Amino acid sequence: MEYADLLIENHGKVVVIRLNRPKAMNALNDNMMNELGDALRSFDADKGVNVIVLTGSDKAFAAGADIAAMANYTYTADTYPGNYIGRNWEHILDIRKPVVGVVSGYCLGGGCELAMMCDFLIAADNAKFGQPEIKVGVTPGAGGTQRLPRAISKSKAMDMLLTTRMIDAAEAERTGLVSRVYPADSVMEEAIKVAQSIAEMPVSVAMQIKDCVNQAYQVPLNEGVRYERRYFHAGFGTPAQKEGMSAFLEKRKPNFEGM
Ligand code: CO8
Repeated sequence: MEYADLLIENHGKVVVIRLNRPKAMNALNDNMMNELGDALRSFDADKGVNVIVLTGSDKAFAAGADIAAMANYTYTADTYPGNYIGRNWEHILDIRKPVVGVVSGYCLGGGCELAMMCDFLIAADNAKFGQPEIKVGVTPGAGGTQRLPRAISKSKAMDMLLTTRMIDAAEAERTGLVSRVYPADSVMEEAIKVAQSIAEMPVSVAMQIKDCVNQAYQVPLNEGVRYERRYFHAGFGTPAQKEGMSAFLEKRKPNFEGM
């Protein structure tokens, strides 16, 4: 499948989706977000893919929603009825396989919000994260005021949201927004190795872990632990548990192919 605003690369059981509007710093528009939804759904359903990597260019993961596209929106004709870029932003949250975000350069506004919808983030040392929406006269609209405080604390989030201060990769790692930082010239290579290490695990269990962790944001602790326990119990009816535990006892590498 060819996309106008995405590039796709295959690395075995890892697929890389690259946001690709280089002339506009990967500003997110309707077409790109529709294509992203289509691509994510098709790889989620593809038995040959275990892990999806979402990235941008060396200069920008994405510098936000496309300001040129939004500038003339009105409340009645565009935003409230959902006849605008916002209607297709959260498809990524329906994806059941792991989605690893890799951020180089600018990751701003809607770009930062999209990145925060990935399961975890790996950053290049040149990454810059920010929520500068206030400077263009709007609030964030895809979770910036909600996911950022949960990710990095209320104080840091308020600072970024109110002052538009960007944080660099080191601060993003220190505050927990990203899990790892690599030099910009090797970040993709390293991120693909990380994704491949996940792709060797049983994909069904990876999907279950993702489901459980996401529950942690939605339900009280006791409900979340109960939810997790059900998957743990059910695991004993799966080939992944038989293979994983036998391989450990037989002192060999497990083979989770097709599990
Ligand atoms: N939208 C449209 N075009 C953009 C955007 C953007 N967000 N960001 C950069 N561009 C374009 C520039 O207009 C420029 O185009 P041209 O060459 O045709 O003039 C090109 O990309 C290169 O940009 P610059 O010349 O500005 O490059 P610099 O290196 O000088 O600066 C920056 C890079 C700092 C990234 C700067 O471009 C910038 O500040 N961009 C805007 C950042 C911003 O305000 N982002 C927030 C946008 S609002 C938003 O994201 C709301 C999301 C809500 C989602 C809700 C869904 C439901």
